[in-house]
Amino acid sequence: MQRVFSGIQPSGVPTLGNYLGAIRNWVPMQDTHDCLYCVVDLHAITQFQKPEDLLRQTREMAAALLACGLDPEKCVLFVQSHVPAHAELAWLFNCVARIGWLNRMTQFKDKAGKNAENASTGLYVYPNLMAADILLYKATSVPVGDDQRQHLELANDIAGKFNHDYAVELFPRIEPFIGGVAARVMSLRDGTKKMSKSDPSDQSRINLNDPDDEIRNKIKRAKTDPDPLPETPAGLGGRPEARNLVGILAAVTGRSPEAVLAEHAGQGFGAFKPLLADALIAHLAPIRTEMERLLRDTAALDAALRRGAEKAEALALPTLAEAKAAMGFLARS
Ligand code: AQP
Repeated sequence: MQRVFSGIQPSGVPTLGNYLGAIRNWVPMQDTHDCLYCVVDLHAITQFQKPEDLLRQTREMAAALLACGLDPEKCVLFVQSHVPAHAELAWLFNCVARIGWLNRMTQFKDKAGKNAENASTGLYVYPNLMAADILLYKATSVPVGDDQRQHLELANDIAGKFNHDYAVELFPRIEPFIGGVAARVMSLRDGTKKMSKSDPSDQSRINLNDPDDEIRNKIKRAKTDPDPLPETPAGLGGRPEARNLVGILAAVTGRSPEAVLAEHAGQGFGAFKPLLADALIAHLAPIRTEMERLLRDTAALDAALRRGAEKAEALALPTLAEAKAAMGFLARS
């Protein structure tokens, strides 16, 4: 069975974007692949997190993943910092990756913005940690969006250089996993920007723990245009907000945008938005209720994460030991 690694940052409450673009596709993969799913808290701190927020968000993220259908009996679900081998292999990779390679990463430029001098060094070497996350488990398949493809290529460059420099065949080649339809969900305030859990505006996103009225209000206030819905997706050109709302309804009702438009063509947003809110609530309310139940018993949640970390560590430590031996580190006797 192919081994899959995927991570999600506890940098906020997971959004509808994280759900439709990633988490939802992780669930069926548990039956067909050997899956490791990781709450990547070490990645989250590359941008400042208040300690109390990081702590709460880490549990919320784990609860959300379970509530969405990840099953610790079928996959390994764990928190990155619980397996220190991630940070250790990342350090080894810091010494393998070249500065020129990291300088080409467009996500660093996007996230650091104009004031790159003031970004953390962690944000700069983030792709080396991501390479370590995957290669520690010799995972060969990684579900990624387009924005992460460059990081996967870098992970392959690191694996290749490590194998070459130390004359080993330790790290495999990683392939991007193209699974089900990964919907790209855009901000409710600006249809050209992706929906993000760390967007300063809470109105820009649907959080998986938003109460029903909050979902209704956010959809009601979502930016749109005055035109009615067209008959086909071609008519959504130049209307990013309209395209986004149609895409969301299609994704949560398991239909194509064509099918949604066939039913709603000619409708204005005054009529469309309440229907969209109803569909979202029907889909998300059971997830929220299950998240709330899991978060009421943090001892059970923490215990499930501990078991996940134990399983992950049992897989990770032999790889780390092999990497260190290949590099010539004296093993502790
Ligand atoms: N808007 C989105 N539409 C579709 N997929 C999305 N993903 C994120 N936003 C959308 C997918 O969610 C997975 C986990 O992402 P992450 O937590 O590692 O970081 P991210 O991609 O940077 O997600 P956010 O929500 O935008 O987080 P912040 O605000 O902290 O940067 C990935 O598979 C991603 O493609």
